Amino acid sequence: MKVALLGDTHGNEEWIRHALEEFATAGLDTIIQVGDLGVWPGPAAGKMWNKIDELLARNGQTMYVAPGNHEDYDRIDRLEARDDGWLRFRHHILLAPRGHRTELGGRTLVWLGGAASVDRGWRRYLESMTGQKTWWHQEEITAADVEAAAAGGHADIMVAHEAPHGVPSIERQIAGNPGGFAREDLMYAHYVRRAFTDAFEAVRPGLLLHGHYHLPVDELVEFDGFRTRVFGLSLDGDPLSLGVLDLDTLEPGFLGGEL
Ligand SMILES: [Mn+2]
Repeated sequence: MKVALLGDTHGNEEWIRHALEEFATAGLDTIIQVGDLGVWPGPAAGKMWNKIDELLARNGQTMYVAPGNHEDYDRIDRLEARDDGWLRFRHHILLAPRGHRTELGGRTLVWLGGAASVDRGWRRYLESMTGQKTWWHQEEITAADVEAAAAGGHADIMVAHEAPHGVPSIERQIAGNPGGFAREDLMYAHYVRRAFTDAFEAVRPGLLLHGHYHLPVDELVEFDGFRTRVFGLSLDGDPLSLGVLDLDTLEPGFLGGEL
């Protein structure tokens, strides 16, 4: 069984439509999305997601999401859970609560969304000046989230927005501090990534799917006592944000080109 992989979409309607059509052409009806989906406040975003839901229905597709940091968590917190635990954002767009466990194509999966916004200070300032909320504290991965994700132990696949400490290409990007972010926000991000890493080390997945860094990654990384294929997807607008995963072989790849 093959499933589609989709990186951060940030509510980019044109790109999401493009991605869904690419997946349909490739015969993929199950889509794993790694957060920063674009769950945003306001009626315009709501209408946009209704239209995307219609397209998913037409294509016979369902999108499963590990929410990111740029999401309206007040809205997510109000969603009702289905009997199987999925939070129904739309009929064909399901969001995973932190630590959610599922099975797909004979594989076990654990879902852990959330990540730190490294520009948190700027977003809070913006809100204080304009009243427009663009940062939600629920983005943080809490001790309770770590416990929930760790509780079931090992899973074949971990679907997340974050990635753990110790992935060489991501460490290089962070060390460069390309955004010139505030030291306290960098420390906050470091701490949240540490929490994610604790959960990751408890799950010891063979494959990690993530977004957040907007950096395509495909690395086999040696951690303390286990190895994980770390597969990161780029963001909307970049063909390297579209991927495919063969669940029989656990082999991920980019749909839109080579790394
Ligand atoms: Mn993002």
